[in-house]
Amino acid sequence: MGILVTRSSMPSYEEYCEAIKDLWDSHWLTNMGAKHKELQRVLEGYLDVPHVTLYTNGHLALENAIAALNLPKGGEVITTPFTFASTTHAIVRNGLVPVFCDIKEDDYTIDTSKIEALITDQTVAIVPVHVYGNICDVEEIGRIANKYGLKVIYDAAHAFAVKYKGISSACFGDVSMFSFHATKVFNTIEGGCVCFKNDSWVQLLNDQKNFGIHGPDEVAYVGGNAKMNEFQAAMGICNMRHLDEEIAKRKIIVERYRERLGGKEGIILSKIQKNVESNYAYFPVVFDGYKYTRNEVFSRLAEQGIGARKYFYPLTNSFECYRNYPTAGTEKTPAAQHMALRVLTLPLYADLSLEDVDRICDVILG
Ligand code: T4K
Repeated sequence: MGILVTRSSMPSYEEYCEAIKDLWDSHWLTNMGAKHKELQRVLEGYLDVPHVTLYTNGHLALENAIAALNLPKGGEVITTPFTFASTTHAIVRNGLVPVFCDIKEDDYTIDTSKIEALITDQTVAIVPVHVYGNICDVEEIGRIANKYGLKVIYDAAHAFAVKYKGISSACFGDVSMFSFHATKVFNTIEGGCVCFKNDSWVQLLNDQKNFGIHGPDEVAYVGGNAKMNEFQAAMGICNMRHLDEEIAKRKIIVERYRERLGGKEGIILSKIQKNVESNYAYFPVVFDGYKYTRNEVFSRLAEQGIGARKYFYPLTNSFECYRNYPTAGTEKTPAAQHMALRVLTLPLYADLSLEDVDRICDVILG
């Protein structure tokens, strides 16, 4: 088998079996069972945040987080198109209108110098993305949000375990969402969570992910079903034990990539952000004026059985489903479009060997 863009981290078979063994005694498989509660406690400690609510996947975590803020329907939400489909869909599925802001070319996060020009009297929130695990300019976003009375919901799907100035990425804005999908630095097979400080949201978010059921005799909200089950939670409990080691291994791989590809004309690597402890989630490379185009590098790698990915091309503001939105159109976000046409995300996972990294770099440089 070739090399894919990533490969799920897994505990040993024995470790996972041990973790799920007691489910055959309890027969308690879902609906906020013991493992769900345990993982939640572990994550609140690890992420250093007062409240964590677990979900069956990251997308539903984000959708529910936005829903919990009860923003007026038709309100405008400033976000970026350089992201996975989920971010924009979560806004739109809440009856809100995405307004696309451009990104910075050095770390691909929202360009905060362009946010204020997009604010209208319809603007209700900002949904920035810590894309590839790069932290947005959280200070400036906080300042703008305070000035205009906007809510901030971070799509932190890529930023689990990242810290900025020693502060956990879970602590910025009103709410942050992490994805625990199989392809992420930390996974629960599928899964995700929402992190927040506001005590009054605990009950709301828990009810909302369980059909709005508030108690045995009361359904308080029009909720859905987005609960994480016990097998997912058990995977998370096991994977958390190995997380620091996994990140350390990723760091070595990223350093090798940087050593091999850094300083080459036409190859641009993501800026190393100051004051950020990275999780080494992705390794994006921009080919701009290089001897091969991004698509040529992609094909050369594919010919050798190496599966790089064009995350995040196409931009979400070019999706067919948003074609009729007046806010759509890649011409409104030229930096994001420039990047989307030139970026390639190289294979990265804890057990990728340095020999394979060298082989990938040889194909790119050859
Ligand atoms: N916001 C952002 C910014 C996101 O990036 C995402 C998800 C979300 C929100 C939503 O979170 P979730 O609801 O997904 O929790 C993948 C992931 O499915 C998705 O989670 C992720 N972002 C997105 C960036 O990438 P695909 O369609 O590229 O995945 P796929 O199936 O092609 O897998 C990529 C590679 O991963 C494979 O080549 C091999 C490896 N892999 C895959 C699976 C499914 C494994 O090793 N094990 C596996 O089980 O979307």
